[in-house]
Amino acid sequence: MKNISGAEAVIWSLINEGVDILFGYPGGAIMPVYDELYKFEDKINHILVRHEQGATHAAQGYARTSGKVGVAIATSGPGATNLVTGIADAQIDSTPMVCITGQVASYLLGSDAFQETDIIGISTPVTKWNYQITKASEIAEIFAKAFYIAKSGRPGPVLIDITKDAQFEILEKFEYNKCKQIRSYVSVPLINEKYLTSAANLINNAQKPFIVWGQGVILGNAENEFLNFINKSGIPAAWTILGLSAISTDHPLNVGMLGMHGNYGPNKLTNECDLLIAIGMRFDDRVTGDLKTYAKQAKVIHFEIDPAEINKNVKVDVPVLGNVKKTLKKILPLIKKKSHKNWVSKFRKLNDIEFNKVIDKEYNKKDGGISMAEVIKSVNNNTNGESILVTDVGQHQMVACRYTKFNLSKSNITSGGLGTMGFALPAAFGAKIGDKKREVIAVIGDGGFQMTIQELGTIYQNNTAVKIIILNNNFLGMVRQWQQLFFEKRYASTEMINPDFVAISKGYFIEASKVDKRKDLDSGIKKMLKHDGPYLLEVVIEKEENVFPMVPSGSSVADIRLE
Ligand SMILES: Cc1ncc(C[n+]2csc(CCOP(=O)(O)OP(=O)(O)O)c2C)c(N)n1
Repeated sequence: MKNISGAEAVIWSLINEGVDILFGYPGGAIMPVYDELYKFEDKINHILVRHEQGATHAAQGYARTSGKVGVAIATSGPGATNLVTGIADAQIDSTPMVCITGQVASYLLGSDAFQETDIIGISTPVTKWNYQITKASEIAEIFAKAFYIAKSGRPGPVLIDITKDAQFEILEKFEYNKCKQIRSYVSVPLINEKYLTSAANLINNAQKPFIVWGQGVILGNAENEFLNFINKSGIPAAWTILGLSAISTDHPLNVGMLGMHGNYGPNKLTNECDLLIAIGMRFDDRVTGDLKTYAKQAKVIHFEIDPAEINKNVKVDVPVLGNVKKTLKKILPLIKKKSHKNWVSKFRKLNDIEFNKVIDKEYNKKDGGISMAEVIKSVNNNTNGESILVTDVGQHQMVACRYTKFNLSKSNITSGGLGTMGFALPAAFGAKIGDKKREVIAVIGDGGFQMTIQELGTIYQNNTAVKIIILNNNFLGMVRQWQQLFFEKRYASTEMINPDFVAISKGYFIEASKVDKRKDLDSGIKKMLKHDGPYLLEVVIEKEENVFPMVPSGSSVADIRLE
């Protein structure tokens, strides 16, 4: 290709990477690229969000359901800084994303020019890699590297900042070669057979082995290998919030959720197992509770792609580094077929206690205000476990993840590591574009919904058929719960006087209704699901419901409380 502008080179780089959708917002420093997007609209669809944060979360939702790299684009200065929350979210949740930002012309750099901000400096701690392009000749190589880095090994966000003069500059020659490796970056560590053998020996000799799995199983497309591994080994397995949906909720060896609001059995028995097998997870503090008392009695095997995770939080006896799809496949012939019947039933017995004390009361509630669990029950009853759940952050997130039934992988999209309120609405929109065939249901608190409420405009403009459930308790519920339990009920700035959500939705021309009585809940959910196109359902829930079980912050997982 000859005599094309840097801006056109950006478009051809994206086309070469198979990108056909961008989420973004224009402005002065990125206008040459937008001008090319106008000309190339038959090849790349640009979705205009209402705030750049929405572009990043939409790109994240898209990446998680499609398995591709999500791409967000913005202008310099405030456009770029508005991306930062989503970038940090993608970094901690290992989401493959490329962000493109415009920048002032190279000769203005450092002069405090209009809308100049050092986005490279700002984004360095929250990106897997970033780079500022000041010459059009760099574009092909840098884009190729950016996509390779974003999706290879442990995925993550990359930011490319392009000065305006580089976008205008005419390139005599443009040639695009996809990146296959980078000398200074080992994306996937080599598998060490010795550790595989040691891991298999520990697994074959353990009396009370326990698997804790995370998103690595999903990111590595290793769901089948994982299933084969647990089916053959007969080992009970529990999930982190990002690992959820990798295997079916009803699998007999799926013993539930780990961590602060996880299930009773897996939390308690973490401190009783003799072998802890961590697979594609990073021992987040919300999962481990107090590290000094976490699984001290157990040997630990860690299947992991990122060497930096080994021994980071929990001391590991056998690190099995590598792509989990390959390591699980390789270990399968080395392990014996077993069933750990008595051990598995211990999990079930403890989870039964939780059922009687917590679940039954919430899920099958009969009087008082509507519980969050009842809403999820109605969703479960009307969707066959095949829809995609997108949650925001707070009580509703914990409840939705605890109770939703899943039969398919890549079905749970949430902000796990950063806990970003405002994530769900744009992420749901992106998730639906990433997998158009499946129903996408966003469950959002009244607080978080108002953080990115303006993305209703994006949903309307694109007629994206997401179903939005607002669980309205007129509180910043999760913070209120902590105030109740740990700050003697001093509800400092957590009560919310909310707008009329139905009117707002209708103002954006999105059909909406409100349910505040139990008898109308199921028909409300049915109506929402039946509706062709986007729909918002506000459900007024019990005002001061608490999420249990709970491992109090800083406590041992074994001190999980049911009330
Ligand atoms: C951007 C951001 N600000 C603040 C918080 C702290 N925070 C965590 S949960 C929560 C309350 C969320 O309230 P709501 O969205 O109504 O959901 P609920 O807990 O009631 O289900 C807050 C304020 C956060 N996670 N993210």
